This record gives sequence, structure tokens and C-alpha cells, in this order.
Amino acid sequence: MSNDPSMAPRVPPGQIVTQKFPVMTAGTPRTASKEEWSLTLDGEVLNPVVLDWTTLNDLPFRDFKTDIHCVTKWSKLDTVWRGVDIDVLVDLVQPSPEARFVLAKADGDYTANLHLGDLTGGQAIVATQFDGKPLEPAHGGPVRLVAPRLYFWKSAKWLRGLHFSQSDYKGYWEKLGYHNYGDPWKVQRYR
Ligand SMILES: Nc1nc2c(c(=O)[nH]1)N[C@H]1C(S)=C(S)[C@@H](COP(=O)(O)O)O[C@H]1N2
Ligand SMILES: [Mo]
Repeated sequence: MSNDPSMAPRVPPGQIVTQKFPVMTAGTPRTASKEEWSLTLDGEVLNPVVLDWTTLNDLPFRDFKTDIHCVTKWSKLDTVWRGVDIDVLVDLVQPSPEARFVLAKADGDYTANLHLGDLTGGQAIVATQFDGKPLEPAHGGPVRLVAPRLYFWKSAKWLRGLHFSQSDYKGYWEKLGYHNYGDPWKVQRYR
């Protein structure tokens, strides 16, 4: 074993790198067009906001290059996304200091629970583009969460809301027995 950080493994335990981009979807949700789409930012916040496609696109965008890790054991390296940093959305709504949890809500009644601290500090975005192109519907277009600090089930496709609260409400897979936190580096796949 070495303490040299450059020797740290790139891929979490048990993961296999793929060049493909598998589509992983529970059910067949009816998803929104750009015109129908909106994002509700609410809960324990000073300034609840509903963004539509136009108001989202008025916010500052950035590129986000990251590795993603699916609980079914594929990892994809150096994926390139573009969207609005969660820090921008947090500045907008100003969650109360007690609101440490976020429930991501998506079309098709899909939800995923996260710690706010795993979304902030440049760690996550609300993405509208993958690989320089508009996000394909199968991968969550028009808009999805990309929160790669955790297994990729946390990155809700067809994102429609972020609910900030002091309570941690379990999401879709978390209720069905997936790990509540889902750290790929700690192999937190199931409860
Ligand atoms: N709304 C929604 N988001 C979702 C899912 C889903 O079924 N519905 N699947 C999750 C899972 S398990 C994974 S691994 C990733 C897969 O994203 P991809 O289909 O773009 O690879 O999306 C996550 N987000
Ligand atoms: Mo997944």
C-alpha cells in the first residue's frame, strides 16, 4: 500500500469500467417536454422558486467532467455534462441552516434522498447536456440531476423538484432496500 494520492484507485471496489452508456430506468415514466417542464425548489427555504426551461437557462451554466458509478457495477469515466451548479440553486432559494437533506423528485414518481452537503461545493449539477448535446430523453432529458459523489441511482432523471428539509425522507430505491446513503467508495449498495 502507498500513501501517494496519485496511486489512489480511480474506480470504486467491485465496479467495472464501460465505454457504453447503459440506460437504467424503473418503469416507463411519462416525461415532460421542455415546454411542460418545470423545477420546484421548495421546503425549508427562505425563497421557494419554480424554474421553467427559460428561467433555468437564464442562470449561469458550467461544464462538469466526472466519473459515474452505477450500483449494478458499471462505472463510466470522464463523462462530460453541462448545466447549472447546485450551488447556484442553493444561493437562489437559501435553505435554512437546519435543512441538511434534499429529496430529488422526478417524473414517474421517482425520488432519491441526498445530503445537501453532497450536492454543494461544486459536487453536483442540474444537467441539460451530455457530451455537448442536449440530454437525450432516455438519459433524463430535458433535465436531470448529476450527483456523482454517490451511486448513480441518486442522480434523478427527468428532475422536477428539489425539496430541502431537516428530515431525511427515503427515496424510491431507498424504500426498496438500497442503502440510504449510497457511497460507492464504501460499497454501500444495499441496506
Ligand atoms: N427518474 C429516474 N431517475 C433515475 C432512474 C430512474 O429509474 N428514474 N434510475 C437511476 C439509476 S438506477 C441509474 S444507474 C441512473 C442511470 O442513468 P442513465 O440511464 O442515464 O444511465 O439514473 C438514475 N436516475
Ligand atoms: Mo443504477
